[in-house]
Amino acid sequence: MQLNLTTNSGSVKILDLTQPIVMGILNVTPDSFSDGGQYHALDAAFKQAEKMVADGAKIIDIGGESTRPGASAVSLEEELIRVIPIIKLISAQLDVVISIDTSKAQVMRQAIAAGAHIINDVRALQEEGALQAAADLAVPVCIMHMQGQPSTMQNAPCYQDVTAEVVAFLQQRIDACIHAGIKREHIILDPGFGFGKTLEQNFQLLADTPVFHQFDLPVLIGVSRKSMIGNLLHCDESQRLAGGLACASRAATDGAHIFRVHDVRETADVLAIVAQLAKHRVSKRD
Ligand code: 7PM
Repeated sequence: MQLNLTTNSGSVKILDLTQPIVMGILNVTPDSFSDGGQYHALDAAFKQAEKMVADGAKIIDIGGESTRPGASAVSLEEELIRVIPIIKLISAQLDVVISIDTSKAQVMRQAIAAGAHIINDVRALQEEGALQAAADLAVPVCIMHMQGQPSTMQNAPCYQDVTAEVVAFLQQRIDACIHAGIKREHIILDPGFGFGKTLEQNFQLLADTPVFHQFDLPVLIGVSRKSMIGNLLHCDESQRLAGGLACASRAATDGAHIFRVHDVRETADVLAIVAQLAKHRVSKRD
């Protein structure tokens, strides 16, 4: 499996997904890099991106809107001020694929113009103008499942069959994407760990990773430092690395393609071991 990416200079770059890869998380919300003024924030974010690339990240996911449960909405202007300068800087200085974590059509358009290659939308292109923007931009899109809205999604999530319902949602969004003119080979699927799911539902989805291969599309997994790990292991965010690596190991063994994580080096190591073991298996995945 591979993704064809168009760079903003018009050339085509191929992202090889025959082995699982790391997407490093770069949050540019005020709580992440704000102290010390705007230049300092940009410089600190760039240094973190540089380190993630050195540690093995093939994609940097840049997000300016916190989707934390209960987080307040961010205006279009604020989101653009947060993400555009760092996208321009990384695009000019680093040889890495950039994804923009946003739900807003205008942020998608300006981020791709600034040098981003992929759209990552936790709202699966359901906001006004987002499907059209993604179709016009003709870049790969990650569509994620979420039950409810970030502000309330963790209040009593409810499913008859979580995996079946996530699969049905993704099927419906794939149809909407294709109807809007997005190429099927540009779609990446994400079960949306922690987005309106209980601990049991999150682990059910993770155990069901192979089910998501029915679409024959790349699968992205985002469990890094999430509460599903903390609630199982009774630990805070700083203590969730081993749990996250265990999840990544299982999902990679089950054929997931892209791992959205904070801890790039450690995850890249786990993925390298899983890839090596896959070479020695009798029945190989493609
Ligand atoms: C608070 C709660 C802060 C949750 C940040 C988060 C995903 C994503 C996020 C994911 C895709 C986090 C999340 N999670 N995009 N954006 N998949 N595609 O832990 O799982 O980073 S935000």
